[in-house]
Amino acid sequence: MLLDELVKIKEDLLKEIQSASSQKELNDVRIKALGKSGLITSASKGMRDVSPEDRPKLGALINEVRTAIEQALQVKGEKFEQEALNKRLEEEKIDITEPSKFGKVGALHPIPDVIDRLTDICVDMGFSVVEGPEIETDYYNFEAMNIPKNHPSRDMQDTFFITDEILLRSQTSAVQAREMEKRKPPFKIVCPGKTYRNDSDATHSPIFHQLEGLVVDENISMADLKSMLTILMKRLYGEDTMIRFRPSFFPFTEPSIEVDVSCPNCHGKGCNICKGSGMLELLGAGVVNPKVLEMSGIDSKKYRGFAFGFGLDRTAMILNSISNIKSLYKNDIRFLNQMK
Ligand code: FA5
Repeated sequence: MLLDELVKIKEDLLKEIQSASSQKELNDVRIKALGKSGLITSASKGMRDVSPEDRPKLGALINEVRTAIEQALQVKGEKFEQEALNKRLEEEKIDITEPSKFGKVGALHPIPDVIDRLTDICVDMGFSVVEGPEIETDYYNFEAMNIPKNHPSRDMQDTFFITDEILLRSQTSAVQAREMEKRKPPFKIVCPGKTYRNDSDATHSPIFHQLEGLVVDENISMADLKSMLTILMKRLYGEDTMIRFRPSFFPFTEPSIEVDVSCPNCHGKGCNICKGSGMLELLGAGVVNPKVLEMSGIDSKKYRGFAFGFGLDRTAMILNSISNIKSLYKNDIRFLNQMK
């Protein structure tokens, strides 16, 4: 092959590369030049027919042509790739000002949220979580809790009776006797759940939630109850929460206390949530009355117990600054959205 011919092939191929308007056309040129029977490949094979003295010159030229064509193909190929990428970026451009197409994200209702928070803290402190029936017998709800029939303290819990002996439990304390009958001390249990009373105003609902805690062991005292409740309250409402213990009365605990916490909204100064007092009543508690232990078959000379009962609706209201308990039961999506 004449050297001039090879130079012409090179110029023609470069022109074709230059004028290729797509990857496909560029590929065709690549095959035409460098394919198995392409022009440059054939020129290399033709070296055999050239005289030995012309071979080095022709070989050098073939190499030069091959390099020039390969470079031109690469440059043009990269140009096509860049153009394709630009086109894709343009087409897939994201308008970040467009409204989101994602579905709405939900959140836990304040009541299950508070149940989770409290039980998590109690489990950390070594409590087991138990459940009890919402439809309960008079025995477990009242009598085993040292509240005999016709006892005046029954009036404090305006109860929904189904028959003379069956009722909707008015307190989660009903699980205390059930668990004491089943378990051998020492044990620590908490029971969150629904409770029912014929009560209705801004802070009372006919259906509400309590969380009962019960610890039975040797050598435990009121001091253990107070320190446990202090830790619990601080973990729930924050380290700077003030706690107040007031003497109270429950037939199943002796001594009995009620526990108030500083209002998380005003931190004790007084606001509309705490009705100006700076403190909010949260739960009842006390050292389990030995009579209650004995009725459930626990030796009250050896063992003592303490118990506490949180009102969970009140707890959720305080945590979320909710002023009317009814809001927790209306399922109004506008209210629930604010709780996220
Ligand atoms: C009791 O129910 C006792 N069983 C608590 C207890 C347990 C004391 C263990 C000692 C040892 P009380 O009736 O005060 O106590 O109710 C406890 C909490 O339940 C109240 O502080 C209040 O937050 C909540 N509560 C009571 N009635 C209602 C109601 N109708 N609606 C919403 N919350 C209520």
